[in-house]
Amino acid sequence: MSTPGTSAAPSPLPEALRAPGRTLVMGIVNVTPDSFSDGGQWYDTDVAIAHARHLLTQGADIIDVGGESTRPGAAPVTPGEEAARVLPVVEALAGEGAVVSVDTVNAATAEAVVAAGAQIVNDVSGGLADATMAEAVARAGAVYVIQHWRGTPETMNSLAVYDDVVAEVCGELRERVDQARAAGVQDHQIVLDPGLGFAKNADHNWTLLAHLDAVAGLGYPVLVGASRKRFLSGVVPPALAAEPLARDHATTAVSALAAQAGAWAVRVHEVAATADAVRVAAAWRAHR
Ligand code: PMM
Repeated sequence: MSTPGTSAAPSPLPEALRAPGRTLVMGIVNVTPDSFSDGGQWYDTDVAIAHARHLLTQGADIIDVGGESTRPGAAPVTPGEEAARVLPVVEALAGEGAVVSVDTVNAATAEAVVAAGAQIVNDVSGGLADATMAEAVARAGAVYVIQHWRGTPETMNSLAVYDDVVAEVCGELRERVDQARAAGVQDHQIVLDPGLGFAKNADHNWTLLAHLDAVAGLGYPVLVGASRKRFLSGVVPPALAAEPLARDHATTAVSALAAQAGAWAVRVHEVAATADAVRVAAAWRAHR
Protein backbone atom coordinates (compact mmCIF):
# COMPACT_ATOMS: atom_id res chain seq x y z
CA MET A 1 0.00 0.00 0.00
CA SER A 2 1.91 2.96 -1.25
CA THR A 3 0.17 5.67 0.80
CA PRO A 4 -0.43 4.17 4.23
CA GLY A 5 -3.78 4.82 5.83
CA THR A 6 -5.20 6.65 2.90
CA SER A 7 -6.61 3.82 0.83
CA ALA A 8 -9.92 5.02 -0.57
CA ALA A 9 -12.98 3.78 1.31
CA PRO A 10 -15.94 2.31 -0.56
CA SER A 11 -18.24 5.13 -1.57
CA PRO A 12 -21.59 3.77 -0.35
CA LEU A 13 -20.28 4.62 3.13
CA PRO A 14 -21.16 7.96 4.74
CA GLU A 15 -18.71 10.76 3.92
CA ALA A 16 -17.41 10.87 7.51
CA LEU A 17 -16.05 7.34 7.09
CA ARG A 18 -14.64 7.90 3.63
CA ALA A 19 -11.83 10.27 4.45
CA PRO A 20 -11.01 10.10 8.16
CA GLY A 21 -7.24 10.02 7.43
CA ARG A 22 -6.80 6.81 9.41
CA THR A 23 -7.69 3.15 9.49
CA LEU A 24 -11.26 2.48 10.63
CA VAL A 25 -12.15 0.29 13.59
CA MET A 26 -14.84 -2.35 13.13
CA GLY A 27 -16.09 -3.65 16.48
CA ILE A 28 -17.42 -7.21 16.62
CA VAL A 29 -20.76 -8.18 18.16
CA ASN A 30 -21.47 -11.89 17.70
CA VAL A 31 -25.11 -12.63 18.48
CA THR A 32 -24.35 -16.34 18.63
CA PRO A 33 -24.17 -19.04 21.29
CA ASP A 34 -20.95 -20.50 19.87
CA SER A 35 -18.48 -18.08 18.21
CA PHE A 36 -14.92 -19.03 18.94
CA SER A 37 -13.82 -16.34 21.36
CA ASP A 38 -16.98 -14.64 22.58
CA GLY A 39 -19.66 -17.27 21.97
CA GLY A 40 -22.77 -16.70 24.05
CA GLN A 41 -21.59 -13.45 25.62
CA TRP A 42 -23.81 -11.18 23.49
CA TYR A 43 -26.48 -13.72 22.49
CA ASP A 44 -29.32 -11.78 24.09
CA THR A 45 -30.61 -8.93 21.85
CA ASP A 46 -30.54 -6.23 24.52
CA VAL A 47 -27.12 -7.28 25.75
CA ALA A 48 -25.83 -7.26 22.17
CA ILE A 49 -27.19 -3.74 21.57
CA ALA A 50 -25.74 -2.47 24.84
CA HIS A 51 -22.36 -4.00 23.98
CA ALA A 52 -22.40 -2.38 20.53
CA ARG A 53 -23.16 1.02 22.08
CA HIS A 54 -20.24 0.51 24.44
CA LEU A 55 -17.92 -0.29 21.52
CA LEU A 56 -19.11 2.87 19.72
CA THR A 57 -18.30 4.91 22.82
CA GLN A 58 -14.85 3.35 22.87
CA GLY A 59 -14.18 4.49 19.31
CA ALA A 60 -15.62 1.88 16.95
CA ASP A 61 -16.46 3.39 13.54
CA ILE A 62 -18.48 0.37 12.39
CA ILE A 63 -20.27 -2.43 14.26
CA ASP A 64 -20.06 -5.88 12.64
CA VAL A 65 -23.02 -7.99 13.76
CA GLY A 66 -22.80 -11.76 13.29
CA GLY A 67 -25.54 -14.36 13.72
CA GLU A 68 -23.73 -17.52 12.66
CA SER A 69 -20.42 -18.87 13.88
CA THR A 70 -17.97 -19.97 11.16
CA ARG A 71 -15.91 -21.97 13.66
CA PRO A 72 -15.42 -25.62 12.55
CA GLY A 73 -18.01 -27.76 14.30
CA ALA A 74 -20.40 -24.87 14.99
CA ALA A 75 -24.08 -25.78 14.77
CA PRO A 76 -25.52 -24.79 11.35
CA VAL A 77 -28.06 -21.98 11.41
CA THR A 78 -30.90 -21.49 8.94
CA PRO A 79 -31.02 -18.06 7.26
CA GLY A 80 -34.33 -17.47 9.09
CA GLU A 81 -32.77 -18.12 12.47
CA GLU A 82 -29.73 -16.04 11.58
CA ALA A 83 -31.91 -13.10 10.52
CA ALA A 84 -33.96 -13.39 13.73
CA ARG A 85 -30.75 -13.05 15.75
CA VAL A 86 -29.26 -10.09 13.91
CA LEU A 87 -32.24 -8.04 12.66
CA PRO A 88 -33.32 -6.48 15.98
CA VAL A 89 -29.72 -5.52 16.69
CA VAL A 90 -29.23 -4.02 13.22
CA GLU A 91 -32.51 -2.10 13.41
CA ALA A 92 -31.69 -0.61 16.81
CA LEU A 93 -28.12 0.41 15.94
CA ALA A 94 -28.88 1.72 12.45
CA GLY A 95 -31.82 3.63 13.94
CA GLU A 96 -29.34 5.38 16.23
CA GLY A 97 -27.16 6.35 13.27
CA ALA A 98 -24.44 3.72 13.68
CA VAL A 99 -22.73 2.29 10.60
CA VAL A 100 -23.64 -1.39 10.72
CA SER A 101 -22.04 -4.32 8.96
CA VAL A 102 -23.47 -7.83 9.02
CA ASP A 103 -21.28 -10.92 8.95
CA THR A 104 -23.25 -13.36 6.81
CA VAL A 105 -22.76 -15.77 3.90
CA ASN A 106 -26.49 -15.89 3.11
CA ALA A 107 -28.05 -13.66 0.45
CA ALA A 108 -31.49 -13.70 2.10
CA THR A 109 -29.98 -12.45 5.36
CA ALA A 110 -27.94 -9.83 3.50
CA GLU A 111 -31.06 -8.47 1.79
CA ALA A 112 -33.03 -8.37 5.03
CA VAL A 113 -30.32 -6.58 7.01
CA VAL A 114 -29.66 -3.97 4.33
CA ALA A 115 -33.42 -3.26 4.25
CA ALA A 116 -33.15 -2.82 8.05
CA GLY A 117 -30.37 -0.24 7.70
CA ALA A 118 -27.08 -2.16 7.50
CA GLN A 119 -24.61 -0.59 5.07
CA ILE A 120 -22.01 -3.35 4.82
CA VAL A 121 -22.35 -7.05 3.96
CA ASN A 122 -19.35 -8.95 5.33
CA ASP A 123 -19.21 -12.29 3.50
CA VAL A 124 -16.41 -14.54 4.82
CA SER A 125 -16.96 -16.88 1.86
CA GLY A 126 -16.52 -14.10 -0.71
CA GLY A 127 -19.62 -15.33 -2.53
CA LEU A 128 -18.71 -19.02 -2.55
CA ALA A 129 -21.29 -20.12 0.03
CA ASP A 130 -24.33 -18.62 -1.70
CA ALA A 131 -24.23 -18.14 -5.48
CA THR A 132 -26.91 -15.45 -5.26
CA MET A 133 -25.05 -13.27 -2.72
CA ALA A 134 -23.32 -10.95 -5.22
CA GLU A 135 -26.59 -10.23 -7.06
CA ALA A 136 -28.27 -9.46 -3.74
CA VAL A 137 -25.51 -7.05 -2.75
CA ALA A 138 -25.57 -5.44 -6.20
CA ARG A 139 -29.33 -4.87 -5.88
CA ALA A 140 -28.98 -3.54 -2.34
CA GLY A 141 -26.09 -1.21 -3.24
CA ALA A 142 -24.27 -2.04 0.01
CA VAL A 143 -20.54 -2.22 0.66
CA TYR A 144 -19.43 -5.81 -0.01
CA VAL A 145 -16.57 -7.30 2.00
CA ILE A 146 -15.18 -10.17 -0.05
CA GLN A 147 -13.09 -12.37 2.22
CA HIS A 148 -10.80 -15.16 1.04
CA TRP A 149 -11.62 -18.69 2.15
CA ARG A 150 -11.42 -22.18 0.75
CA GLY A 151 -13.90 -25.04 1.19
CA THR A 152 -16.20 -24.78 4.19
CA PRO A 153 -15.52 -24.31 7.91
CA GLU A 154 -15.43 -28.12 8.11
CA THR A 155 -12.89 -28.62 5.33
CA MET A 156 -10.86 -25.42 5.40
CA ASN A 157 -8.03 -26.63 7.63
CA SER A 158 -7.17 -29.42 5.19
CA LEU A 159 -7.13 -26.84 2.35
CA ALA A 160 -4.46 -24.67 3.98
CA VAL A 161 -1.90 -25.76 1.38
CA TYR A 162 -0.11 -23.16 -0.76
CA ASP A 163 3.07 -22.89 -2.81
CA ASP A 164 2.90 -19.11 -2.60
CA VAL A 165 0.19 -18.01 -0.18
CA VAL A 166 0.25 -14.33 -1.17
CA ALA A 167 0.00 -14.98 -4.91
CA GLU A 168 -2.67 -17.66 -4.50
CA VAL A 169 -4.84 -15.68 -2.08
CA CYS A 170 -4.60 -12.63 -4.36
CA GLY A 171 -5.41 -14.74 -7.42
CA GLU A 172 -8.45 -16.32 -5.73
CA LEU A 173 -9.64 -12.92 -4.46
CA ARG A 174 -9.35 -11.63 -8.02
CA GLU A 175 -11.65 -14.47 -9.18
CA ARG A 176 -14.17 -13.60 -6.43
CA VAL A 177 -14.06 -9.94 -7.51
CA ASP A 178 -14.60 -10.87 -11.16
CA GLN A 179 -17.64 -12.98 -10.20
CA ALA A 180 -19.05 -10.19 -8.05
CA ARG A 181 -18.58 -7.64 -10.83
CA ALA A 182 -20.20 -9.99 -13.34
CA ALA A 183 -23.22 -10.13 -11.00
CA GLY A 184 -23.46 -6.33 -10.98
CA VAL A 185 -21.42 -5.32 -7.93
CA GLN A 186 -19.57 -2.09 -8.68
CA ASP A 187 -15.93 -1.37 -7.88
CA HIS A 188 -16.84 1.36 -5.40
CA GLN A 189 -18.76 -1.19 -3.29
CA ILE A 190 -15.89 -3.67 -2.86
CA VAL A 191 -13.57 -4.30 0.10
CA LEU A 192 -11.13 -7.23 0.20
CA ASP A 193 -10.04 -9.30 3.21
CA PRO A 194 -7.25 -11.92 3.13
CA GLY A 195 -9.24 -14.09 5.57
CA LEU A 196 -6.71 -14.76 8.32
CA GLY A 197 -7.30 -18.23 9.79
CA PHE A 198 -9.68 -19.32 7.04
CA ALA A 199 -7.79 -22.15 5.30
CA LYS A 200 -4.49 -20.70 6.57
CA ASN A 201 -1.99 -21.81 9.18
CA ALA A 202 -0.01 -19.42 11.38
CA ASP A 203 2.76 -19.04 8.83
CA HIS A 204 0.27 -18.22 6.08
CA ASN A 205 -1.40 -15.59 8.29
CA TRP A 206 1.88 -13.85 9.17
CA THR A 207 3.00 -13.94 5.53
CA LEU A 208 -0.25 -12.33 4.39
CA LEU A 209 0.02 -9.65 7.09
CA ALA A 210 3.57 -8.89 6.02
CA HIS A 211 2.38 -8.56 2.41
CA LEU A 212 -0.85 -6.58 2.82
CA ASP A 213 0.45 -4.32 0.08
CA ALA A 214 -0.01 -7.17 -2.41
CA VAL A 215 -3.68 -7.52 -1.39
CA ALA A 216 -4.13 -3.75 -1.66
CA GLY A 217 -2.49 -3.98 -5.08
CA LEU A 218 -5.71 -5.54 -6.35
CA GLY A 219 -7.09 -2.01 -6.16
CA TYR A 220 -9.64 -2.17 -3.34
CA PRO A 221 -9.71 -1.14 0.35
CA VAL A 222 -8.41 -3.91 2.63
CA LEU A 223 -10.00 -5.17 5.86
CA VAL A 224 -7.87 -7.18 8.32
CA GLY A 225 -9.40 -9.57 10.88
CA ALA A 226 -6.72 -10.88 13.23
CA SER A 227 -8.60 -10.40 16.50
CA ARG A 228 -7.98 -13.15 19.09
CA LYS A 229 -7.14 -15.68 16.37
CA ARG A 230 -5.23 -18.81 17.28
CA PHE A 231 -2.09 -17.85 15.34
CA LEU A 232 -1.55 -15.00 17.83
CA SER A 233 -1.03 -17.54 20.60
CA GLY A 234 2.49 -17.97 19.23
CA VAL A 235 3.46 -14.49 20.45
CA VAL A 236 1.84 -14.50 23.90
CA PRO A 237 3.38 -16.06 27.02
CA PRO A 238 2.93 -19.87 26.91
CA ALA A 239 0.86 -19.96 30.10
CA LEU A 240 -1.75 -17.73 28.41
CA ALA A 241 -1.55 -19.18 24.90
CA ALA A 242 -4.80 -21.16 25.07
CA GLU A 243 -6.86 -18.18 26.25
CA PRO A 244 -8.39 -16.13 23.37
CA LEU A 245 -8.86 -13.02 25.53
CA ALA A 246 -5.14 -13.03 26.32
CA ARG A 247 -4.56 -12.33 22.61
CA ASP A 248 -6.05 -8.82 22.76
CA HIS A 249 -2.69 -7.09 23.28
CA ALA A 250 -1.21 -8.93 20.30
CA THR A 251 -4.34 -7.99 18.34
CA THR A 252 -3.72 -4.33 19.14
CA ALA A 253 -0.14 -4.60 17.93
CA VAL A 254 -1.32 -6.19 14.68
CA SER A 255 -3.87 -3.37 14.31
CA ALA A 256 -1.13 -0.75 14.65
CA LEU A 257 1.03 -2.48 12.06
CA ALA A 258 -1.90 -3.06 9.69
CA ALA A 259 -2.81 0.62 10.02
CA GLN A 260 0.77 1.54 9.26
CA ALA A 261 0.63 -0.72 6.21
CA GLY A 262 -2.46 1.16 4.99
CA ALA A 263 -5.35 -1.13 5.92
CA TRP A 264 -8.74 0.48 5.36
CA ALA A 265 -10.16 -1.12 8.52
CA VAL A 266 -9.40 -3.64 11.25
CA ARG A 267 -12.05 -5.94 12.74
CA VAL A 268 -11.63 -6.42 16.50
CA HIS A 269 -13.41 -7.65 19.62
CA GLU A 270 -11.67 -5.27 22.03
CA VAL A 271 -12.10 -1.79 20.56
CA ALA A 272 -10.58 0.70 23.02
CA ALA A 273 -6.91 -0.19 22.54
CA THR A 274 -7.22 -0.61 18.77
CA ALA A 275 -8.99 2.76 18.47
CA ASP A 276 -5.91 4.29 20.11
CA ALA A 277 -3.55 2.21 17.97
CA VAL A 278 -4.99 3.39 14.65
CA ARG A 279 -4.84 7.00 15.85
CA VAL A 280 -1.23 6.54 16.94
CA ALA A 281 -0.42 5.23 13.46
CA ALA A 282 -2.15 8.27 11.90
CA ALA A 283 -0.34 10.74 14.18
CA TRP A 284 2.98 9.02 13.43
CA ARG A 285 2.43 9.38 9.70
CA ALA A 286 1.24 12.96 9.98
CA HIS A 287 4.55 13.91 11.59
CA ARG A 288 6.84 12.35 9.03
N1 PMM B 1 -13.14 -13.55 11.09
C1 PMM B 1 -14.17 -14.13 11.73
C2 PMM B 1 -15.50 -13.81 11.40
N2 PMM B 1 -15.77 -12.90 10.44
N3 PMM B 1 -15.01 -11.36 8.82
C3 PMM B 1 -14.00 -10.78 8.15
N4 PMM B 1 -14.26 -9.89 7.19
N5 PMM B 1 -12.70 -11.08 8.43
C4 PMM B 1 -12.35 -11.98 9.38
O1 PMM B 1 -11.14 -12.22 9.57
C5 PMM B 1 -13.41 -12.64 10.11
C6 PMM B 1 -14.74 -12.29 9.78
C7 PMM B 1 -13.87 -15.12 12.82
O2 PMM B 1 -14.77 -15.20 13.81
P1 PMM B 1 -14.97 -14.15 15.05
O3 PMM B 1 -16.19 -13.35 14.74
O4 PMM B 1 -15.16 -15.00 16.25
O5 PMM B 1 -13.75 -13.27 15.13
